[in-house]
Amino acid sequence: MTARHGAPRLPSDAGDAARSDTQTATGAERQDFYARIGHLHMTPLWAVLHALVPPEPAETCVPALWRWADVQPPLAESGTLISAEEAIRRVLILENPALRGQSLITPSLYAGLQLILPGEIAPSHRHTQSALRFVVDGRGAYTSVDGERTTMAPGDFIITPSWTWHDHGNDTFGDGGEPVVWLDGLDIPILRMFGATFAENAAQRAQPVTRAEGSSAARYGSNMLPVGHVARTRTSPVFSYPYVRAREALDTLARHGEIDAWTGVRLRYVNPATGGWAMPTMGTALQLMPRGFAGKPYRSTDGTVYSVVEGSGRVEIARGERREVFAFGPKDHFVVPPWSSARFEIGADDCVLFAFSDRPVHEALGWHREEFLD
Ligand code: 1HN
Repeated sequence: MTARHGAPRLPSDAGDAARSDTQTATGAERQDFYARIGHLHMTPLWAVLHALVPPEPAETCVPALWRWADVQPPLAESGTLISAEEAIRRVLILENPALRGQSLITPSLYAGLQLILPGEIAPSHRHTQSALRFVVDGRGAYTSVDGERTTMAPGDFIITPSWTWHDHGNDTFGDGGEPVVWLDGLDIPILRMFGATFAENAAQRAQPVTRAEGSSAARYGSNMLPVGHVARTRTSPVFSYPYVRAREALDTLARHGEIDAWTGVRLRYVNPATGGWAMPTMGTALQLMPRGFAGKPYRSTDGTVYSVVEGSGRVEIARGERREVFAFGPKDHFVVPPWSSARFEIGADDCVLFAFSDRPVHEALGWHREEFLD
């Protein structure tokens, strides 16, 4: 038996003879060794070390754009093919072109566009994944969370916290009834990675309403909290953030010229009980860039999904030699991969973007990085 196959020795123990012996191992000998340890479910680190610990994040997905003009017709068509009831959730998933078949928009995030028609109910269930809704088109649908309904209007950001009962409906009939489409964002891949995925269907299609609409907003969303309130979870108790209020805040700041050269005016949605992000795994923000804005490139480790609310423009998404430019307008969606830079040029109207990413996880674990480039 050669020294190579003998008892393990520390590098400092290894004599010259052993070292040169190791260095002269042939490729065939190594392959033979890998095959033998393979039977023991072991593999040599040195063959994969560079891939495991690259100097910068490996590219795991690509930039992609979903234009409303392309997406709206098949969404409407899906409404003729299956009911919300039968589908449970009638959603067309936004799949990253580099991750087809995996229901992922980035390696850590799921996104989809959900349609609900007047008179429909998407039945009540709960799961450990957290979900966010961002209303894209139509008004009058509602979502019920934990016994309280909230009515949806375009641009509203609504939270379904982990393990809360939720169902959606649209009980506006007649002339007032509109198909409603919203963006769903879920932390599905994160929970899958940690083996923490659980789900349950409710006995009733629609959960009983136990609190008046608006009571969460009054209790938690008025810059006040019930005296003695103790946060039981890291998810915001405000579960609906209406567009009108967020939009007005951005507008006031923009009119006073507080425009960041990279991001315009960007505010994050907050959990008023903790000051942290509104959701523990997904960070959400609303961003206004004024008409004619020509931004500088920004990049961060959190891959980010954007929903265009108002205005139009171009975004250049770059990573190394790869560079892509998307022209976007209202109700379009696009994704900026982790550590790709994004640079915006805005058209003739002020532009408002909703964005979500897994940034709270990066921050909580101490590895978030961002760069404001020139
Ligand atoms: C879900 O429960 C909803 O409640 C939407 O609207 C999308 C995607 C995967 C798993 C559960 C919803 C979902 C989902």
